[in-house]
Amino acid sequence: MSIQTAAPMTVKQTSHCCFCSMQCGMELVPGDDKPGLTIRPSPIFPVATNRLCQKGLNALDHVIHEERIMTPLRRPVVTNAAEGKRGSVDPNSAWEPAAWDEALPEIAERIRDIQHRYGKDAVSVYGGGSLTNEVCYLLGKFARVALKTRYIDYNGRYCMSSAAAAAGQSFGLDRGMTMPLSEIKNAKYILLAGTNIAECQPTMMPYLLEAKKNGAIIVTIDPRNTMTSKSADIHVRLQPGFDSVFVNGLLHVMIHENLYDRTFVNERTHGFAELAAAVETFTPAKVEEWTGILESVTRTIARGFAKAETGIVLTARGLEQQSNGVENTKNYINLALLTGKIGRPGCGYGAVTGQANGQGGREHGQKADQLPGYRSIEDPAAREHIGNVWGIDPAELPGKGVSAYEMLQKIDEGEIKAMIVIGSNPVVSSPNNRMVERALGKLELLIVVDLFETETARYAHWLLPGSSFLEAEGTLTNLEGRVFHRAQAMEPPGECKPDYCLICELAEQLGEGAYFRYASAEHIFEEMRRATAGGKADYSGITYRRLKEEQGVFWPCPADNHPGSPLLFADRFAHPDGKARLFGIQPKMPAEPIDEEYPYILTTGRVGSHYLSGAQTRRTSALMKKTPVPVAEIHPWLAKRIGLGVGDFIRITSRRASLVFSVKVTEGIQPRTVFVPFHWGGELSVNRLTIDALDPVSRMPEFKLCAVKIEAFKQEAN
Ligand SMILES: Nc1nc2c(c(=O)[nH]1)N[C@H]1C(S)=C(S)[C@@H](COP(=O)(O)OP(=O)(O)OC[C@H]3O[C@@H](n4cnc5c(=O)[nH]c(N)nc54)[C@H](O)[C@@H]3O)O[C@H]1N2
Ligand SMILES: Nc1nc2c(c(=O)[nH]1)N[C@H]1C(S)=C(S)[C@@H](COP(=O)(O)OP(=O)(O)OC[C@H]3O[C@@H](n4cnc5c(=O)[nH]c(N)nc54)[C@H](O)[C@@H]3O)O[C@H]1N2
Ligand code: SF4
Ligand SMILES: [Mo]
Repeated sequence: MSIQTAAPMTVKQTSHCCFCSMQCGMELVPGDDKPGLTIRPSPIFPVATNRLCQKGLNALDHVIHEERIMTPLRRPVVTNAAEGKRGSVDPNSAWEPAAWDEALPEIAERIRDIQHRYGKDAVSVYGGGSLTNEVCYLLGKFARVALKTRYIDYNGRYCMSSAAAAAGQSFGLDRGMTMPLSEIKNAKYILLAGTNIAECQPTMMPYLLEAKKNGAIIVTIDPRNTMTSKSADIHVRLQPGFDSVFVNGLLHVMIHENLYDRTFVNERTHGFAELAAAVETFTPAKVEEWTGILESVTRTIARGFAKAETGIVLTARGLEQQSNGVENTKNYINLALLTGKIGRPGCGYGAVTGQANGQGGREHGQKADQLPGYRSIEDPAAREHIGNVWGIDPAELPGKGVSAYEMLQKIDEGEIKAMIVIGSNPVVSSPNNRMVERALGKLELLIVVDLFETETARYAHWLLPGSSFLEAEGTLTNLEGRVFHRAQAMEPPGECKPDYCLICELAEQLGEGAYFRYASAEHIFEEMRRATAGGKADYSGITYRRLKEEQGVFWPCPADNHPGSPLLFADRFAHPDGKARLFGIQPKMPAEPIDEEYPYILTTGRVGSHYLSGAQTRRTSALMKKTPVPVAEIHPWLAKRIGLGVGDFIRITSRRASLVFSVKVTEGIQPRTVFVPFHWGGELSVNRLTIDALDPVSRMPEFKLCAVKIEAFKQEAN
């Protein structure tokens, strides 16, 4: 592939890594690597100055990969003669290239036809958290204004939805972290629960190590001894699903030993009585009986955290991706609130956001129930405001739709007939993914906008070439809530189009172009600023000019002269009365408890060298060399129990499927638990096994817990 940079190649280009939420800055400089360019860490961007992890350093590989889709591709439709309608595609049929001026009118025609036959809501949109704020904003507008459908949601539903709901309930506002990363060094006690920072946000580790150097105690709570727990002073190896039992034990000690911050609780929170009643029976002795966590460990951590002058609680998907994920997260937030460790230096709570724009992606309207600025689509005042910005009658705005997985279920049930997927690979990343394959196979129209022919694109009628992170300008919001500008570093190759152009051109074809005419990404941002004004995620004081000068601005930033808000909740919380809420949490069973037939727990997650569905990192040779296949982790106790021999594989069977994996035996995992990373497709996809139970509030799938049986799988049997 020939590379055309946005400016002459002798000039250094700046960008930000496309992978995790740290959003490390990078420079592209002329070099000896394949396209004549080399990636170097940015010496300027303050979040991770001079640091990039293995994924960031290799981020050019997939961009210039020979499998990049370079032109719109179409597949012949299998016509279902009996029903006289257009049917699904044959995933094995060949793609036919098409020109854009053929592709977009034909797609628009198909959409119109489907909406004419089944109604507006028969067409749906599935977005992603790696897209820029401008694209996320446009997608929400496109669904509501151009398609007039209620059905839009995105992959962040699988990611931040439990944390978002919990923070909304506890604080009245969801911004992943209540403080900037720079406060970590001032914390004297840090609780890291279900978060494997060393592999998932590697360039955040120096912040933790600096805190440690300043005397902080670090505690990790995870069923596995992870790379992160290696830096901890105490590691609590709990069985998946027991976080709320353990946290209730901590809260119990804090209350019974009178270690909590009475003034903070009285003046700044509601709900103490409910919380105290809920944890009353959770004595450390009981917690030990239920979880095996020693009484002394619960007491030490409770006392240590409560007595420390400053402290931070960070959670991530370990406890959030559960059918009790919202409750689990609220309980960890209780720890910070009960001890008054929020709203002042060295203190705070953070749900460590996952994707590049996982934060901004959930603020601007690609969620089923949301309008830009973190507004509710059911709030009449919000509808009025957005209707005005968009120049439409608020009554025309559709109501709220359903969550990502529920949209896929609606396809399976026949209610949704068409879907546009952009920036996600749900066939690999959804739970119980055989259902997803079955559902997508039923669509009359599936349009995938991606860089590659992903596992999801196998079911597509149209595969459209989108832009990579280097090829389109835009803004993103990192895990701290810092909004920053990402410049365009090179021209899209071949016929690839910046995602925002593609959406606007399709709107034009649908006859709604008047609402989608923008001169540039900045022009979209300017409209987005107005749309967010007065909302919870208020970006109205942020401009491209400021972002270029200031290396990012923290939202909320409601006015041009507002400095932005790095530290939240110093004086008040975001509920109307200014107070936070404490909740009494009754721990609940997982959706699928272990039993005699399925006696072990499967949990899933990540490894340092791959990213999400693997669409990008499985195409990166240096990363594939490190981790070519998923490796299941089991404890020596379990290995012995199943009679695992040298060189054996293991077969893991859930109520949904049975798969064979390579295996690593390690003391570092809870004995009844098996861990498998989810970055692969097909028969290596652990999501064939996972359960599709959803949290009742956030609709987050229970990725972290299901019951399985495990057998040794002899190589000879292969
Ligand atoms: N290398 C790499 N980095 C990434 C990503 C990637 O795919 N690869 N993805 C990005 C994204 S989108 C996200 S959301 C983040 C995710 O970042 P993390 O949430 O940190 O990653 P996971 O590996 O999913 O889960 C974290 C830990 O939860 C533990 N866990 C499992 N069950 C439980 C439980 O019941 N309780 C507790 N306390 N812990 C449990 C697992 O053992 C695991 O170590 O990472 C981001 N960064
Ligand atoms: N079992 C299990 N499953 C999980 C999880 C787990 O812990 N366990 N974690 C869940 C979580 S937290 C997440 S975030 C999801 C994510 O899962 P997915 O949404 O499937 O994540 P990605 O692999 O990032 O998919 C992004 C797709 O968009 C393409 N792409 C990247 N950048 C761009 C762009 O700028 N424009 C366009 N048009 N396309 C682009 C990529 O090639 C890729 O195909 O997975 C979830 N699934
Ligand atoms: S830490 Fe995250 S943003 Fe930074 S280089 Fe690694 S993957 Fe990219
Ligand atoms: Mo995520």
